[in-house]
Formats: sequence, structure tokens, C-alpha cells
Amino acid sequence: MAGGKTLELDRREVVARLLADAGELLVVTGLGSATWDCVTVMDRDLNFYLRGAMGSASSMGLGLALAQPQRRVLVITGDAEIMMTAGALATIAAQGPKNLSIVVLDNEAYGETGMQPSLTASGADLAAMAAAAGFQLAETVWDEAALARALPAILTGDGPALHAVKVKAGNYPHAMPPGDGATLKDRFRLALLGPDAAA
Ligand SMILES: Cc1ncc(C[n+]2csc(CCOP(=O)(O)OP(=O)(O)O)c2C)c(N)n1
Repeated sequence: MAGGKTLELDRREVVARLLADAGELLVVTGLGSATWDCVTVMDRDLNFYLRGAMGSASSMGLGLALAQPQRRVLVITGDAEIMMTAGALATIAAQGPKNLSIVVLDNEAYGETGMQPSLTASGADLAAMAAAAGFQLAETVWDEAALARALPAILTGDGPALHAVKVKAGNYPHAMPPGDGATLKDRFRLALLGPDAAA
């Protein structure tokens, strides 16, 4: 509740909006809640779930966006996950991938480890950090109306974009990804590159 504002959006409804017309969208998720959200809302071969490696979702998204410039890449992650490697924001801005969008599901807490307050609870502003790093677009989304306005930019606008979507802190049922890291990597590569892609 940084700045006294109430967190009102439901993270699973936000993810459902993001993935509603996912089509060929390449999705990378940060560990923990963001992964469980995407597994629950819409598991698909073009979702690459990070089961661990906290802090690497934004860099994974950058690499993918640079390697696949014709494809749209969406990173969905948590506020603590992206904060862990905040310097990657400057690298992303320097590389400037137009096809990369990052959505931070910012519940102002460390969800998986017991809902301790995270740095955004005491005022750290991820959108301001991304803007200062040089992102093309960086915004905080507090409510449904702002989310509806932001969706086209998140999904098709010029990147790199970061949207910090403020969501309610709450316990949601866990849903583990289907398989271990190697299986998920192979599944993703097969869906993206076809059967001839080396594993
Ligand atoms: C290197 C490392 N440090 C700590 C952890 C423990 N850990 C797992 S998830 C998590 C918090 C994630 O919080 P956030 O990214 O904000 O996601 P959410 O609150 O949405 O679950 C932490 C600290 C870890 N898995 N790896």
C-alpha cells in the first residue's frame, strides 16, 4: 500500500487478460506466483516458466526478444524477482528491443516466502526505475480502467515497456508447471523452433 493507495486488482484476472489472445506470444514467467498464475490461467507450450533462478526473468526475456525480433515477448514476473536484478533494466534499455514488454505483478510482498513486505511497499517505484533506465514506456497500473488502457501497449506497443501492475496480496492455490526445467525448455524450443531444433 505504498503511498496509501489500495491494491485492488486480482492477479489471476490480470494474467487472464494478458493471455486472452496469446496466439504466438512468447511468454517468460518469473519464479513462484507469476509462474503459478500462468500455469493456472493458461498453460501453453509457448510459456517458458522459470522454476527458480530468481532475478533472471527480465534478462531471459531480453535474450529471447533479441534472438526472435519478429516475435512479441512478454515477461510476467513479481516485484521482488525483478528488483533482485534491477540493473538489468539498464541493459534492456540500452539494447532497446521494440518487441519486449514486461509486466510486473506488484503485490508489494515476497509472496512465496510468506508475504513479507517487499521494497515496493516502502516506496520503491519500478516504473520510475525503468523510465530512468531509458525504457520506451514505463507505467504503474493501479486499477481496472488503467489496465484496460494499458493492454494494447503491453501487447503490441513499441518496447521496451514495463508496466508495474499493482495487485492484491493474497494466497492463491499453487499450480506447478508440467515438468522440470529441462522438459520445459525443450517444450518451449520445440514450439518456437520446430522439430529440427537441437534440444
Ligand atoms: C536467489 C533466491 N533468493 C531467494 C529465493 C526465495 N524466494 C522465492 S520466491 C521469493 C519472493 C518472490 O517475490 P515476488 O517476486 O515479489 O513474487 P510474488 O510476491 O508475486 O510471489 C523469494 C524471496 C529464491 N528462490 N532464490
